[in-house]
Formats: sequence, C-alpha cells, structure tokens
Amino acid sequence: MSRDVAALETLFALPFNDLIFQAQIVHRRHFDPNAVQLSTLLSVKTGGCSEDCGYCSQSARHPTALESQPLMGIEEVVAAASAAKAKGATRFCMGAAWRGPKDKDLKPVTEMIRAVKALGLETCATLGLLKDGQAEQLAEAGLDYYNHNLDTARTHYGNIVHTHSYDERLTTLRSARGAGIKLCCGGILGMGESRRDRAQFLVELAALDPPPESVPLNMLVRIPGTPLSDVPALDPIEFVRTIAVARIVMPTSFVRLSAGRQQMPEALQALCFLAGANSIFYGERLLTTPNPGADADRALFEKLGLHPLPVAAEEAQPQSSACRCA
Ligand code: SAM
Ligand code: DTB
Ligand code: SF4
Repeated sequence: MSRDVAALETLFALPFNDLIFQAQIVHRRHFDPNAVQLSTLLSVKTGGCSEDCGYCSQSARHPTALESQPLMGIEEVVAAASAAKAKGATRFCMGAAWRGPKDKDLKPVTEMIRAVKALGLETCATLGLLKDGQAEQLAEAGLDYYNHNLDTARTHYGNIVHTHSYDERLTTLRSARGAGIKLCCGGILGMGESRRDRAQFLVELAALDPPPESVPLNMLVRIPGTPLSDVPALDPIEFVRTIAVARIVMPTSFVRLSAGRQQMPEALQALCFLAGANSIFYGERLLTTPNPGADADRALFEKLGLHPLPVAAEEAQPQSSACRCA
C-alpha cells in the first residue's frame, strides 16, 4: 500500500499541465470526453442522525440550523424523480440520514426504489451501514447503485468520525457488491487532510476490487455548527489535481464532480471536467445545501460543448408491473 501511495504522490507532484495531459489521455481512451452523466439527489429522511461525522449538517450531535424531516411519502419521492427525469437526469439518488436502516425502514424504502426504477431511471440509495440481508432486499427492489463513501484516508478518518469505523464502511461496501449492486463510493476533499492522505484515500478506492463504478468527489461544504465549519479551504488547483489522479488510477469509473459546485466559478468546474470528471449532481439541491440550478448547468454545458450522457439502454425502458416474460 505505501508503495502505491508514493506512486500517487509522484503523480500529484507532476507539473499541472503534464498531469492534466495524462488524465486526458486516460479519459479519452475510455469515455466520450464531452459526455457528462447527470444524477439528481433527494433527501428522503433529513437530520437527527446518531452519528458524529464532522462535516455533516444532519448529525443530531452538531448544533446546525437544520430542521429534521421524517421519512418522506412515496408520492413526494415519485414527483421529485419524475421532475428530475423531465429535466434530463438519468439517475436518482435517495439519501437518508441514518447510521443505517432499521429492518422496518426497508419496506418503505424498497417501495420508493421500485417506483423510481419504474420511471426508467437508474436508482441509487445512500442509507448508511447495512446489516446482513438488507443489501439483498435493496437489490431485489431494483437498486442499481449503493452510495457509501470511504470519505477520506483511513489515517485521517478517526479525526472526522468517532461513532463508526472505516472497516464498518468497507463491510457495507462488500455487502452491497455481494448482492450485485454497483458501488458509488468516494469522499470529501478539504477536511484538513494532507496530500499524502489524499493519495492514500485514492489508493483505498482504487483497491476496491473492482474499483467503484461511480466515484463522487465532494469539495467540503463548510456548514456552520459542524466541527469542520472553520477548516481552511482546500486550494482549488489541489482539488483539480485530485480529480486528475482519480481519473488516472480508476480509468473506467465515472468520477463525479459532486458537492461544492455552488461555490465554484465556472472556470474551476471546466478544469475539473478537463481533469477527467464526467458526472455531476444535477438539480438545485444536494441533500441539505444548494447546488447550481438546471438552467445554470445547461448554460455551462453549452459554453463548454458538453452534453448529458443518455441513460443506459437497459435502463431506458420504463417498467410496468405486468409480466415482461412473454
Ligand atoms: N448517512 C449515510 C452515510 O453516511 O453514508 C448517507 C448520507 S451522507 C450525508 C452521504 C455523503 O454525503 C457523505 O458520506 C459525505 O461524503 C457527503 N457529505 C455530507 N456532508 C457533506 C458536506 N458538508 N460537504 C461535502 N460532502 C458532504
Ligand atoms: C455524495 O458523495 N455526495 C452527496 C451524495 N453522495 C449523497 C451528498 C452531498 C451532501 C452535501 C451537503 C448537503 O447538502 O448536506
Ligand atoms: Fe451525516 Fe451520514 Fe454521518 Fe449521519 S452517518 S452524520 S447522515 S454523514
């Protein structure tokens, strides 16, 4: 592992133009360089979480201004998913502020997954740690992706989260994979980690076998009341370098330019796409904080000559409850 970390540190240290050139070569070998995948988020259960993740507005342990909301009804979820689809999203990700779902939570959540899948969208859920058997129930409902982030390097994790461990997160990732669900797994940059931590974090992601199909890289949104509210901002060029290294070490993964776009000028987002990001969260809200609206993103795509990636053929067909075996 330490040899791999050193190799990634060498990539990080390249002259910026050389690093971006390498990332572009890798990106163009595997993807249409001008296509960007669009995922829309919805917080289906907000706030009141037992965990103490230092970045999160939804922890019951941090004095943030957030108002908690219980699990949403299915009609509201379907309305939001339909609206996201009409605006061009191909994947819909439902997030719940839980340490992990209780068994009684799974019935309403699997109903949401079935209903969103039936609209012809790819489905993603982020519900926290999964207990034995839960991933299979999610898979059976038609869950395509499970989002569960490693968030940072193992060496830095203990500075950020104290209520669950890195290994517990790895176990949940294994359960999701074992049930046949694709992984959406990445993390947050700008939590006071060192460059070596960033290199180690990317080594941990790339070592998941195979690497996650989707890798969200979030720039920390500094939320008043959280322990990380005053951490110094990460240099934006270092953020771009991290995207480029992620692209090089996970050549076939979608790398998502995730939280933090609302605070980024267009030119910085353009550099992230140049470095190999090819997915975004699309829609005016992330979970509890704002995101650029669809109009702003359409204008940015127009300016950069980017186009949204169409939904995968096998997902495009809306499903009916009728038997499709004939
Ligand atoms: N409770 C579940 C969990 O922890 O996996 C799911 C929801 S959690 C909010 C999903 C992810 O959002 C976190 O793992 C983290 O990467 C990201 N996130 C949360 N707050 C953030 C913030 N303030 N800035 C950037 N990313 C954040
Ligand atoms: C991920 O990596 N980023 C998303 C999604 N997975 C669930 C969440 C970002 C949250 C940003 C802060 C907020 O809106 O609360
Ligand atoms: Fe936030 Fe998820 Fe941590 Fe709960 S487990 S505090 S929702 S990041």
